[in-house]
Amino acid sequence: MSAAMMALTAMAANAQNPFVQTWFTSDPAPMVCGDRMYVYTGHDEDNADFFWMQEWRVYSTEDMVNWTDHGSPLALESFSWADDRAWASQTIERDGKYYWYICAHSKLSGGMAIGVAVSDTPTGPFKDALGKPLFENGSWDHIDPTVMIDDDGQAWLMWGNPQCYYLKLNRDMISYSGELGRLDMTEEAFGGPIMSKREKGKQYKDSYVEGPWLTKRNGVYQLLYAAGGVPEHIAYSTASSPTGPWKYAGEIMPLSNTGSFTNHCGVADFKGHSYFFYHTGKLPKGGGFGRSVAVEEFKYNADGSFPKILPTDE
Ligand code: FUB
Repeated sequence: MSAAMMALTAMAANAQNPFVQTWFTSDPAPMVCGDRMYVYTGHDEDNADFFWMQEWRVYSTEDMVNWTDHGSPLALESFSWADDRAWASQTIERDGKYYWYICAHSKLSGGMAIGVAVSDTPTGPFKDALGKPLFENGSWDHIDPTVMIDDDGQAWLMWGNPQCYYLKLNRDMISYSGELGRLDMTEEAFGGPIMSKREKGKQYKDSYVEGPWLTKRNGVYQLLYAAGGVPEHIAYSTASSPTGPWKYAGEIMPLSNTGSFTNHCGVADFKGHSYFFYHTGKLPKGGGFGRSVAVEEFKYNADGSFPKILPTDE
């Protein structure tokens, strides 16, 4: 995209939610780098009847008001093994390189797979780091990667629907050590078991579905996720280790009339403020398969817990 076009897009995409109004965008994943906030998104197709997504997009801002559109530095065609469903992703910096973890349908295994692309800058160009998926085994569970580097330098990768999985990444960020881990999807951990394990007639507080976002605050691990079923809301659990045991901590963004039956979140602190990113179906001609990324500023409660955050059009 030319500089002139980028400036034009920046004017069109302002602080009003949805903050990208020029494309359908989904599954926002914020990353702060220097004095800019970057947001990595999916790109929902126009007039779609499913999540037939082909590429990912990047936006950035220095003031949370004026957004720059960096186009699509990563697409299905960047991965020789991927042929469909460019779903949720997250990017992280390590040792001056940017690692973009994605999921997509794999023509090798026939299931969804986790892949990783690498770049020298937050906006690309990005290249498939491995020429094959980082993890796949033919299952459709393998979607929605989230990544975190812990205080001791250990990088954790988590993902999954309806099972939440984890791997310990090596320092190179493109290989891992140990076996695939599985979080205990218990009632205590997530407010209820996964949907297929629910007892008929029993009331549960909640349940994990997909879209995990792993973070750590004041020494406490927080796992945010899309919860409840269809439609989804956002809830979270806390733990003293990424592998658990996790403890259900409540809703963050309750069910709201957003026009999208999915929700997918990411959080970041930026220039002394905290921001919660999510998606809605609120653009004209939008909906469940035509989503748009949105953001709310919020303040953590005094004990470090999340407040309730409601979607706004501001
Ligand atoms: O964007 C496709 C899928 O919809 C994501 O992988 C899920 O988290 C849901 O938002």
